[in-house]
Amino acid sequence: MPANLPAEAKSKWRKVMEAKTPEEKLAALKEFMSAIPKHKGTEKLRMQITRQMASLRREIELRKRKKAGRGEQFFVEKVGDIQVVLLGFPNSGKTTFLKCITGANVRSNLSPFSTKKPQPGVAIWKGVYFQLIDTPSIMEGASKGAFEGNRVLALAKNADAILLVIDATVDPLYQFEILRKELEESRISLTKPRAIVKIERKRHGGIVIIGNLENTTQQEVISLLREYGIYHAIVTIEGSATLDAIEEAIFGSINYKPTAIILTKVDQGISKEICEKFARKVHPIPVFLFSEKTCKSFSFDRVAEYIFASLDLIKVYTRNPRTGKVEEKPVVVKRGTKVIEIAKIIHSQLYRNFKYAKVWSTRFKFNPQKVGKDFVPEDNDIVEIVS
Ligand SMILES: Nc1nc2c(ncn2[C@@H]2O[C@H](COP(=O)(O)OP(=O)(O)OP(=O)(O)O)[C@@H](O)[C@H]2O)c(=O)[nH]1
Ligand SMILES: [Mg+2]
Repeated sequence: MPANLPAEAKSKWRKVMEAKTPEEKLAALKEFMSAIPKHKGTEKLRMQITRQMASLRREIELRKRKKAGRGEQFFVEKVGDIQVVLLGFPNSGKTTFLKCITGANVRSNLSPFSTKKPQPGVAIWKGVYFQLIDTPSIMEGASKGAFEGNRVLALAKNADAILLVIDATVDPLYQFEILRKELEESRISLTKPRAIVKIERKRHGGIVIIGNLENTTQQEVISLLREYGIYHAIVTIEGSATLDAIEEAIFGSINYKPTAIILTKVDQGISKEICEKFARKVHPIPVFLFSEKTCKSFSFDRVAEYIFASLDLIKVYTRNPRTGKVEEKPVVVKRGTKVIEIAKIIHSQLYRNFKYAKVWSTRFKFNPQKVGKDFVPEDNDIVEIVS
């Protein structure tokens, strides 16, 4: 349902965008909130602004604490190709899963909330490095800061993908619904939305729209953005966006994170029927069954394959022109990446002195093929850069 904001609210939103400090922004958001009419169409927006204000208050508070020397490091820098965050209720088995899959030196415990800080571990699939991050538990209210859940959700926002670790023995569907709700409230979508809209504000150049619009026109989008005081911006649309989707994105874009579920403790008398029923309810999110007892036989490969495919990545193996050796560890890039960009990732010299590339691929009749800089490799291709 569209928000249909009055002109007064739109002009107050401009003040929000012009705010320089968190304190100014918080004050401007309060003003904006007071100008939003209360009806069904603005419910989502009001909730979102409330959250934004809560997060600003926390930011201000955290900065004060840091100044006083009490700040704590929560952020985990990405190491490897794909960062996956484990999220779940207390005692759901996150730490046990991390330990089993990555061999990380972490302790699982019967008492809830035993994990206090994020802990990373590494799992390797076909040479692709997955950095899994165990996190403190979250519960209802996390997005509003309950049990510091907002900090855990911030980790999810920063990660490439999510694994929801759900205990099969205590109402798994309830856990799933709460986790989904808290993530949604943090602007994280577990399934691919019809459109991903990003509005990047610029200083000049007018409004440029890249991508497809649905039931609206470029002119309507430009008028809407102007009403919110946005005169210069690049609007990028993945999929096709309605005017509502554009308006939503003005208040912050939605982050899609490929997600799978690890259903734990299935060794505790959980029938196959219960698991299947749960999987049907959470469809299309895939469910992988886990039991600590048979942990060594758990196939992380299937999880890895799903995440990798959902992120639309490919593995490209590089061949050394001098030795003819193909590297075991592939270069991981977005599908559609050109061979010249891969050269840049390997070495800046290869990029600068690029002459051509030789590519081996199962889809070619004859191997290798000589290609130019704009050639786009596919998954599992072998590439040799000639410079
Ligand atoms: N039977 C059984 N027990 C499990 C399984 N997975 C975890 N557990 C047990 O459940 C308890 C909690 O496991 P943790 O891995 O510490 O759970 P957590 O989600 O990290 O919990 P907190 O960090 O404390 O919130 C431990 O006693 C584990 O041994 C499982 O698949 N089967
Ligand atoms: Mg834990």
